[in-house]
Amino acid sequence: MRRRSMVIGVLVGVLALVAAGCGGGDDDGASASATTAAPETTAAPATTAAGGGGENEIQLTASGTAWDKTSLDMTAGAEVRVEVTNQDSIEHNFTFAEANANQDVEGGEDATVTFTAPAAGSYEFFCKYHPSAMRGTVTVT
Ligand SMILES: [Cu+2]
Repeated sequence: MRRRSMVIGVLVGVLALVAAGCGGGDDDGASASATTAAPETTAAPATTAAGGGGENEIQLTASGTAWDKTSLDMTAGAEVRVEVTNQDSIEHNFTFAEANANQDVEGGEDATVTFTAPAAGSYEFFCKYHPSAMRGTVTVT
């Protein structure tokens, strides 16, 4: 007797790929996000810097070889008008070198000097005849 053992290994791999229809998360009821376009406020450029905007007028009095004020304020680039009153009998003077202002004022008289304020900063004004006694600060902003 012949025994023929035929081992036929048949491996049938059956990979059943069951594509499970996992159709989850159907956004049928998607909340339509209303894109309300907010109208942005268009800021009008109101910075129309017309040269020499404001005019600064300063009253300055000399009395007893002294100024009645020792600090002057003005805006950079502004047209400044300084009215100097001399209540003394001697001559005085208003000098603001950085603004090219140099104005004599006879005793007992008035004088006016106009100039353009320089760039922002701290300066000095004085009477050129009495610079130690008659001086002050000019603050330009
Ligand atoms: Cu003086």
